[in-house]
Amino acid sequence: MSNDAYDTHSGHRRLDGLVSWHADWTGLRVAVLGLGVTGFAAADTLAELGADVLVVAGSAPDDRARLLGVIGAGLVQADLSVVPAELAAHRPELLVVSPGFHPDHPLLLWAAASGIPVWGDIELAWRLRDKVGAPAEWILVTGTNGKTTTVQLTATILAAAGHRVAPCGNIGVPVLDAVRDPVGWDVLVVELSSYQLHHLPRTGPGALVPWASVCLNIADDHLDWHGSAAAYREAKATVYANTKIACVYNKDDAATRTMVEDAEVSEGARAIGFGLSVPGPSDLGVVDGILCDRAFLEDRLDTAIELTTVPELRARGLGAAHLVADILAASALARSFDVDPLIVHDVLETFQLDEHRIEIVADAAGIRWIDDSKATNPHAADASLAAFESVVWLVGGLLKGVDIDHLVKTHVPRLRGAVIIGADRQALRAAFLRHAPGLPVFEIDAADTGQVMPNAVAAAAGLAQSGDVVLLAPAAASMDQFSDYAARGRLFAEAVHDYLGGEADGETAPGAKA
Ligand code: UMA
Repeated sequence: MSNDAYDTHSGHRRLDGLVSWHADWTGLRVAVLGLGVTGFAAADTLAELGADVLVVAGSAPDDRARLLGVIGAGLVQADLSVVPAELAAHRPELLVVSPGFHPDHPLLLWAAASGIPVWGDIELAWRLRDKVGAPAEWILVTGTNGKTTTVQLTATILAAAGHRVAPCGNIGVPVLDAVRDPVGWDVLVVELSSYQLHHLPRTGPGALVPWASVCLNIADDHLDWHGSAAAYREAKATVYANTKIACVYNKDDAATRTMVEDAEVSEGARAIGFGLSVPGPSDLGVVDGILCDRAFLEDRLDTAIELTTVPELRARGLGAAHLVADILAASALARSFDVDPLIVHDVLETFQLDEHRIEIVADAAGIRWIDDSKATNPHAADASLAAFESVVWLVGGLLKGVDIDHLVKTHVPRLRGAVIIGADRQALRAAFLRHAPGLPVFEIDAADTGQVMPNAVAAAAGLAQSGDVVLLAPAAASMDQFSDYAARGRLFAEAVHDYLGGEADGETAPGAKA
């Protein structure tokens, strides 16, 4: 089937030439799928460039819908399981898709069958990166876990070194907003989700050419979206394509090294490893508790540069193994930009993790209550559990098609008990029965969402003993019962404070040990 309104050859030729803010975008018929933060940024940008924009969304917040009228873009809000007549009548020459749309979404299948090119917001932003002055260099960060921490730390180090830097992307700020900044940037540190990477071409006019790139780690996640673990991994591997200076990979996660080996990169790009063991030349690693750089110095065969130490990080609550790995990765990215190692050290003396990442919410009667709501998959929960010795574990939510059995089996020895929340309780219940039949396990009724956290906290309090940690590390997404992981963490903290009353020492002191 083909869209007879769409002349594939001349249409593609026009799109191939649209690689600059200053190109002629006027009158280009574009359909934007979605009206979340991405869809709005795409519509706003394209309308500013003079394109003929129609936004198509299953749901549309009132404020954004109103603003579309102001900027001169159309909106169709409809059931998207069939192609809306207004969309077909618009005869789009290009479709710009928000990351949340599943690759098998009926509208994407329709676009493919009709020969309509589909771009993600990241490709559009790359093509428009020359709005003001010399385009910023892009540093790309992906991985199953640790992306946001690594992006924030990299950006903080670069800013401390005097660069104008914008952290953006999946972190919550559309890259299109960053490229439209009126003054411009030296560097964008871009967090990319597997959804965004899925839509990025590796070659051709829309392919990114980043300064440096990293895939921090890879474990099964989002399998329901990608359809298979192989497709998820393939999407992640796109991060390294065309990298100019440094392809940073995790020596403790062989799959990331394979991605670099298989990548088509720019001439002269170096592979830089990071890991928790002694670094080889061209790596960053740890020697006798000292984090060192053996990559970005002249004499890397015989010397290394000290960045900081594990005891210093531990004193600041940054000593857990997965955080040390993220810190090494961020240091590698910043050092690829020639930042002085003393600046890396100084930033680490004040850098704070975001909320809901191994955050201590209370410490009372020898029991620490810790919110790691950001642990939205088994890989993240694994790192979190490994940082503690005796744990009452709050677990569960939407498992996203990922197997939970191995995680439960691995951590049984450190568990005092478990409290299961969320929609996908059956798989967890079965895993606990299989691997820890004697372990006390409570289930919280998913039907009663308002009471989930108060009930879970009361159950956990009944299990915990002095010296234990009560750890919210759900290994699952939150949207079955909460608006997002932040709301889940906030409600956990509130329930803990309500339960403990005056007993708790609310605190921000460091918690996890490496
Ligand atoms: N919509 C539909 N039908 C669909 C899917 C979406 O109609 O099947 C429409 C609705 O209008 C909805 C809108 O699309 O309001 C939402 O679009 P979206 O889901 O793509 O979300 P955005 O608000 O555009 O936010 C996206 C990222 N969201 C997702 O990938 C799901 C944000 O990452 C990101 O911060 C933002 O772009 C800016 O780049 C969030 C996320 O959860 C934090 N990411 C996942 C993760 O980190 O695990 C990948």
